[in-house]
Amino acid sequence: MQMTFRWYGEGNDSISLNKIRQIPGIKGVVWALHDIPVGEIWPVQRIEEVVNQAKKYGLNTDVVESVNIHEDIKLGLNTRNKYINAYKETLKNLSKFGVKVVCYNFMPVFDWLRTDLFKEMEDGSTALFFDAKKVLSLTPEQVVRDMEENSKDFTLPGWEPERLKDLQDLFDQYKSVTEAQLLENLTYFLKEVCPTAEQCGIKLAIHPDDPPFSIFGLPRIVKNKKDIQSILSAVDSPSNGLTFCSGSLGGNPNNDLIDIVQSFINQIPFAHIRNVKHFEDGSFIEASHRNEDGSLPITGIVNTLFARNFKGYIRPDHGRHIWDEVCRPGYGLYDRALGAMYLQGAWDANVSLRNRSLEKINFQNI
Ligand code: DNO
Ligand code: MN
Repeated sequence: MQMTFRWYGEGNDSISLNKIRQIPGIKGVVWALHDIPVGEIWPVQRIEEVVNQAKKYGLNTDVVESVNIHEDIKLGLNTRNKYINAYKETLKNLSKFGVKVVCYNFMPVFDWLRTDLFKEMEDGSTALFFDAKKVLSLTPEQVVRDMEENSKDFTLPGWEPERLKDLQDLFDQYKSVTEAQLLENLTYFLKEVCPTAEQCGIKLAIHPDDPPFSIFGLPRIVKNKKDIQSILSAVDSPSNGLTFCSGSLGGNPNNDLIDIVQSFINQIPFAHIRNVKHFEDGSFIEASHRNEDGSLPITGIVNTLFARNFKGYIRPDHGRHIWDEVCRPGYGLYDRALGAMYLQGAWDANVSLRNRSLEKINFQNI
């Protein structure tokens, strides 16, 4: 396992690389060129710049999150080949700098969605909240406006304001796209791109839908075990992988997270681990990483990864906003650093248990 930490780049993140390197155990940053418009090729010089910045602090840049997918690819339009070719070029450029994993998602229109970005908690912290009732009373425009207005001037990952300007238009385009059609469009993309990714030594890792159910009638195809099975078996390639995200899949209490890790362990190059707390009406709040603070079996997930000899990358996912930190929603320093430590503590407990049993064998053999 290699512990990593998401970083939004120089001038675009409230957290410096110097601070990140002081978190024990962090080996690399999970990064992206957030200002390059979706569908454009990432220039070599820009990639090199980030790689060199991270290198100065002893951090690797093996994982990119995300190279976003142009809407025309998701919609299966005739124009998609142009964007698929650009995607391949970006992969080739990334491989020149040793990038190993590229996370992406296939969610129509918008990436992750919440009704509250800074929901106040009893202890004075704030956290990302999805209110299942509230979302029903809002239009997509209202949700988008709310999220953009309340993000405290930080850009939100996957939310390109330019693209979201014509929301109604985007929704109209998806009216005729069924889930089966969307899966076909994903399969088309993967068939095209996986051979290039293989040549580049890059694993593509699809991120689950967040939350893992349809919103505003849009099709969603990465919601549960069955969906993941369909995607991973649609194209047979070592580069066709999954980003296991406990918090996204865990938005649906029916998803058995440990079973999902067990079932797809060989196709998971990257894991996001965080906790959420469920409410009876389907709402959920993002909690601290600790088991007891939420509804998800965080240490059970870590134990399973350990037992299956997981060699991939992990990052603490979103955190709460604590200790008065002013930060991008979900991406403060403090709670994610606590998360990284909790996950490593759980991992190390497994290491010492294993060592203890090895010691016992040695002892008995003497
Ligand atoms: C939000 C993130 C997502 C994620 C993308 C991956 O904080 O979990 O934006 O990075 O969906 O493509
Ligand atoms: Mn995630």
